[in-house]
Amino acid sequence: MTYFNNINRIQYEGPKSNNPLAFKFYNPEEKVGGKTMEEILRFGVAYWHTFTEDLSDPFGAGTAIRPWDKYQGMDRAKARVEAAFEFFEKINAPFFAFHDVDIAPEGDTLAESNKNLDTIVAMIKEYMKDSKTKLLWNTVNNFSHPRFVHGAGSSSNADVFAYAAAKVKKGLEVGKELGAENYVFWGGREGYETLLNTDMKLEMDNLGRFFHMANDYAKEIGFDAQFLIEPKPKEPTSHQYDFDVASGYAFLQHYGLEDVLKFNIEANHATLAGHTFEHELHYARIHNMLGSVDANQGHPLLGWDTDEFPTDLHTTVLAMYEILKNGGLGRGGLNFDAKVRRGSFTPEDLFHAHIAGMDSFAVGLKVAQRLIDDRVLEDVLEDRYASFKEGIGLDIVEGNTDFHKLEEHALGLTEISNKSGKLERIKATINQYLLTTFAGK
Ligand code: XLS
Ligand code: NI
Ligand code: NI
Repeated sequence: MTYFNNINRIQYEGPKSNNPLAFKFYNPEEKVGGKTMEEILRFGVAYWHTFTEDLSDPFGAGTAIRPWDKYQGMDRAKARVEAAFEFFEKINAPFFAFHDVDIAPEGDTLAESNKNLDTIVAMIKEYMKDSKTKLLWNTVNNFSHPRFVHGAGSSSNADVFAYAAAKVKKGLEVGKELGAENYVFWGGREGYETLLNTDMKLEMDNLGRFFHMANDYAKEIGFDAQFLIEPKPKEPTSHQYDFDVASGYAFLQHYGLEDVLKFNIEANHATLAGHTFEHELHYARIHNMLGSVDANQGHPLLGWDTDEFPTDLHTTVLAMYEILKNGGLGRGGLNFDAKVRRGSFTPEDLFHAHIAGMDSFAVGLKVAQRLIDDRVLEDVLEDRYASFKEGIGLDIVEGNTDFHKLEEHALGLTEISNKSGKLERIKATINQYLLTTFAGK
């Protein structure tokens, strides 16, 4: 059975195309800096937003028209797999990602849930044989069911901790079975609502133990995926323990996990934390902790995780700049953890949305590569920090000085002259690169 009958495989037609069902900028074969766009960008489709999501919000029912929703239970889960692989092929996605409950309904018991999963995982495995689409990552949903009301690995209830562990154990087995490149931990309810009833120390210690046991089990079964933690500051908890990359990194170091996990950075989570997307990517990159990306964007006027498809080109340029400076994403990718708006309810909108996201990151990639080739930002930094290349600056950087010598240097200064930070000029240059990269194409 097919579900997107009026839609053919999406092709690259270039910036002048008027065809809404064509890529204008994403040309998978085109080389940028020696690698193809497909190799660098490693796009992933998020199963939950594209095949499971009904587009309901806290004030209104679902609006999504999804032809597979005429089925129920396991029949619907099977129909979703068919629809998903048709979509992957037509949008030309190299990767996808899912939570356990996105692909198979939960049963009345854990054993039943696992049985449902086994059936669907076997079906996905069959489809993957004839598909070029691979599993970027899988994860388990340890936040939606009422049993996770107080958290999962940080729950106040030891039985829930055990249940969460059992679900991750199964998730690791599923990841191995499907050859996942990564395994993601997003701590949906791993935080607290109020300190008035929370033993923060015990909860954080338990989370540390949870990750160690997950790593031990992955090793035991020979599952060699990259483990990723996905920071988010809040929502649904008022405070999440992996607030942002900086606090997540401190957590990983404190519990001796910095060699076990890297970061999956989501744009909308960065902005919820009061950071820019590029800040989070940069922080992870300079600590060699950048693993993968949830490519979406938030709404500047709404204070929650709106998970919009990324279309802001200034942001995709700066994000791709960080990713290129990182030497790429390794085993990670750009997973569209993004959903169409509630008013964009047709199956065709799923294509428009992915085309918009893929084109936006393709633009970001090409502009960022030009910025790097021309050393635009590198020259800015070299000039701005030139004082650390010689004299007292070099002594500071090389550890050849102390407070006595620094005082002596300061006492000898007759004037201190600072240079302009040239911010407006830099921003104008980035705009110029954005506008000229595709001029005349
Ligand atoms: C929610 C998260 C979630 C993770 C996977 O805000 O972004 O979708 O990516 O559990
Ligand atoms: Ni995410
Ligand atoms: Ni999110």
